[in-house]
Amino acid sequence: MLGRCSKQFHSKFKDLVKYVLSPIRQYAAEATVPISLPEVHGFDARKIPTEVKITKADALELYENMVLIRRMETEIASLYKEKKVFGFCHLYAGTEAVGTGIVANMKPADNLITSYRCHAFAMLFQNRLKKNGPYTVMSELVGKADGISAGKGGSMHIYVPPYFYGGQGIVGGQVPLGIGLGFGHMYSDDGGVAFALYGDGASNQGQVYESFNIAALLKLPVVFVCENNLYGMGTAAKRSSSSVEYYKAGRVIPGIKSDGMDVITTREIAKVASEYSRAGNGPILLQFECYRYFGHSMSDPGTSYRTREEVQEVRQSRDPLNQLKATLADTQLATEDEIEEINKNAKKLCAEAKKAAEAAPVPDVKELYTDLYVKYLEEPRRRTCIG
Ligand SMILES: Cc1ncc(C[n+]2csc(CCOP(=O)(O)OP(=O)(O)O)c2C)c(N)n1
Ligand SMILES: [Mg+2]
Repeated sequence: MLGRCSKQFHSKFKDLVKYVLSPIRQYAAEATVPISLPEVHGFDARKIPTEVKITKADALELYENMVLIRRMETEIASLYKEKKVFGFCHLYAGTEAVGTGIVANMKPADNLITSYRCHAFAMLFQNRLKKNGPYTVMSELVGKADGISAGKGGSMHIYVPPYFYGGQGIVGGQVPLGIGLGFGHMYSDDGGVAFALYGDGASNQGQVYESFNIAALLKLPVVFVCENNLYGMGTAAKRSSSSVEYYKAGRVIPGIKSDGMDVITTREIAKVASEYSRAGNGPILLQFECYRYFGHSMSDPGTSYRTREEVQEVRQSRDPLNQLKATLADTQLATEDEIEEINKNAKKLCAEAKKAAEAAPVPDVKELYTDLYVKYLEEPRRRTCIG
């Protein structure tokens, strides 16, 4: 009895301390945070800071973006299970820190291209343009007129001009396109940098190496990013790659390998890399060590080539949202209430976006004849076997 009373008193006392301290905690406007130690290849490690200053506003924005991605992907998984998403669907949950950290750094002239695991990027860029990211992404996935590609692209073919060149379904195919974006920056001298992302499963392709060569030869402003989530479609990176040190694969191109689960680290590494490339030094190659929680696509349970325990272990010890939450608390940049408010708003926003996307109108049939290269198909006309 006495024990229970003392426990109750202890918890009340803790609440009181929390209440008294909460206004003070809200006043930390900036903090210095250590970043995870990277490994380098042909790059001066002294150019990478060991700690960074981050403002409360920036840290909360990073957190909000990651929560939005996680919530949106959860809603998309439901839409898929309800059989409302047409075609493939590859989710980004678990890898939020990579996309969020890179996009946070991008300047107005920069652009980015990635594989089919692209919803998060499209959403962040749509939000940057104030175009309701979660709603327009989900509308696209369920084939609605308000979708980013007017309901015609689906999960893998979404683009957000001028920043985002997709959404590419051919493994590795985005890498040569990415150096084309870099060539565009050099040609027009607009000061921009192109980010070309690919996975561990794409990293041994010939076209990726050919892209390295041309980018290095022409000193293109390109940041290559290998998202090493440890698996391809169902094969562990170690079973498909003679070396998993992907950051060294560009030989003459400098590389940095770093933790991809800590968003403050990814943001800083992407900043160092883009500044290096923007300054006229040519390409650079980043390798972010990360993890995806869902299977390769929604039709893969993701448990035949890795164990449930492994996924659980990563969720518990390295989850990017939990890591940032802990940093926010340790540095007193945010109170628990502020974090909870962000979680609540993101959950509500994405749930409402899902409902609205389901209820939205389908595209007009005329959409079948837009965005085509071939002129005569613009007239609504049914083709026959003789033309
Ligand atoms: C040229 C080509 N070959 C094969 C496929 C089928 N495929 C789709 S994803 C994938 C694995 C890619 O793995 P990775 O690059 O590690 O990306 P992740 O899915 O892990 O993000 C494969 C083989 C494809 N889409 N294109
Ligand atoms: Mg992979």
